[in-house]
Amino acid sequence: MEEIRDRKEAKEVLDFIKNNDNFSIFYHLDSDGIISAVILSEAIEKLGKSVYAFRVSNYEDFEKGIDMSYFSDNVILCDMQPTKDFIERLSSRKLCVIDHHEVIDQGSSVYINPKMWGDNTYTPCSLLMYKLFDDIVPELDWVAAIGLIGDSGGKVNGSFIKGVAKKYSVKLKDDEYLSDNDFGLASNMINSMTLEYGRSGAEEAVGIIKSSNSLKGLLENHRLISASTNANKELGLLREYFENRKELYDELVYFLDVDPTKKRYSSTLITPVSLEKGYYGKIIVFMTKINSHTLRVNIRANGVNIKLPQVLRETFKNIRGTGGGHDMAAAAAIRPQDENKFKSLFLEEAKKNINQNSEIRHP
Ligand SMILES: [Mn+2]
Repeated sequence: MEEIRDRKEAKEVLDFIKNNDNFSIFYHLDSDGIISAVILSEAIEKLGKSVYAFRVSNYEDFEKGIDMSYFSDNVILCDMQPTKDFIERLSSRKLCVIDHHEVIDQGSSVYINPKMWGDNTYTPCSLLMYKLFDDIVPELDWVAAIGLIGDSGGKVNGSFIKGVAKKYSVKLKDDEYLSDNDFGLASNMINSMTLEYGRSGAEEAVGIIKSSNSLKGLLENHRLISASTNANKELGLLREYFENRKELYDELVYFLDVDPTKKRYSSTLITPVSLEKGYYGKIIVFMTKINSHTLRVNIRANGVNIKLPQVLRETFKNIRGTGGGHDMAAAAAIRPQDENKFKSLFLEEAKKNINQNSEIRHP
């Protein structure tokens, strides 16, 4: 099969770097985004160019609007779909987007996303980034493995993980997502930096990974160790809270209202919970009030034959809100007063969507 590097979109990304300089790298604030920014910046530096600024982002950040005066003219966005507003805000600058979410209209920006050419294999941005630059930074394969597992990509990309694990003598276990190992541990430690220290923690993590020469060195970093110790304590408490307060609707969807002060932990906890025995095959929905006009909704549907972005699109025909993501992992924002309406509409649309999908598979 054709390598990603040989595609015209990949060549356009490389040209974007070769023809410009002083890049501002915007990246998603999870370990996949952080790792993507690390691989990209190392490649940029190897090509003799410079990174002007790093900027960790999330969609709430896009909604608020970013003061662009701190950033250079050449912007690269990793592991996020740019919003229309973001593209407009960047109109006087050059934008390159490297992403793996749903394909959307990118305007005139340089854009690469495997889904553009119909490759719907789940390819976290870390792996996409590594495949773009593996001739320039081949030594970063172990770094890519961390971000890939962080985005639950170990199941689909098992051969990549197994190859890297063998090369560095990392012991793998037989869990489905290949996350119960030192790569997964490193990914959790990186996410802990964001959990404990927010935006600046993510930025610090980029620096720590860039200066680590090995997986062992990264795992022994004191800053990462103390962040993950604290985070694990909080996650344990929230896990207990979920067990006590979850609400099951129609044997299909577990809803949980999360305390706003725990919102950072809830988006971390939801993925491992959804992979646990009792919850795999169900839909998990965490709802957190962010402010007086926004309720954030995190959704996981591991082991469910569903397309969450479609479910959300249908739901938002009848209620105000925005959302999207992957088939089995999505997020949305609604108005706090619509919480109950959302629950019942989402439940109905989810049931319809599962039925539609099973009809496609078994005509
Ligand atoms: Mn990602």
